[in-house]
Amino acid sequence: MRALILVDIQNDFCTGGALAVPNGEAVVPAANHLMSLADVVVATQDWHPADHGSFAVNHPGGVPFTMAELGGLPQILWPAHCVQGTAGARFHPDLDTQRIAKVFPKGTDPGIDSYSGFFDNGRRKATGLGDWLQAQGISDVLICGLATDYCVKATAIDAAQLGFITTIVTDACRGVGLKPDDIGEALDAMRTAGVRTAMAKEIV
Ligand code: VGL
Ligand code: ZN
Repeated sequence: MRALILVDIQNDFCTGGALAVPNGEAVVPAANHLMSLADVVVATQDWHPADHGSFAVNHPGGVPFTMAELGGLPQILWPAHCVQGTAGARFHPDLDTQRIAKVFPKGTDPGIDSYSGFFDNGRRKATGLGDWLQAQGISDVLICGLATDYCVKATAIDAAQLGFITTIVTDACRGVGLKPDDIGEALDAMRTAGVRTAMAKEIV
């Protein structure tokens, strides 16, 4: 049994959003297509309270895209994004949400960030995604969405570590790319962790 995990395909990560990933919306048609190749479709949703500690605005003198600390971990400060209940936190309007069996919110605790769809960044709490997939009899996961160098990377590495046969569909992902090498390095880190990479056309 194969699941497709849609990672954070939300307005704030698309053009015009608060934390826009270059061409983020380009993943939507590919994501919709991949749904037809999976037995089960799930989605993660970055879902922060307004006082979330990953937001630069919540740190005195905090500057977006610089380093700080949160929950005892190094933390990149982000522009406020994906605030619970806002339009920016909604899935992209062209995403075929009818096929999504379950949504896993993450980043809800103001005191810690959560890039992975499975665990927070300190691995303190699970979202329930791993157990849920196991309960459905899922052996294989396909992963697509946003952003390659943060939430896709963390979700894929955790999926592989949990024992799922994990493939990221590279052309159905887009990255932030704060540094030019970040996206390539993220792909290398995923491959090193046992994640397979494929193009959408190679998935059958
Ligand atoms: C993400 C930065 C902050 C992501 C979420 O979805 O990759 N990146 N929050
Ligand atoms: Zn976030």
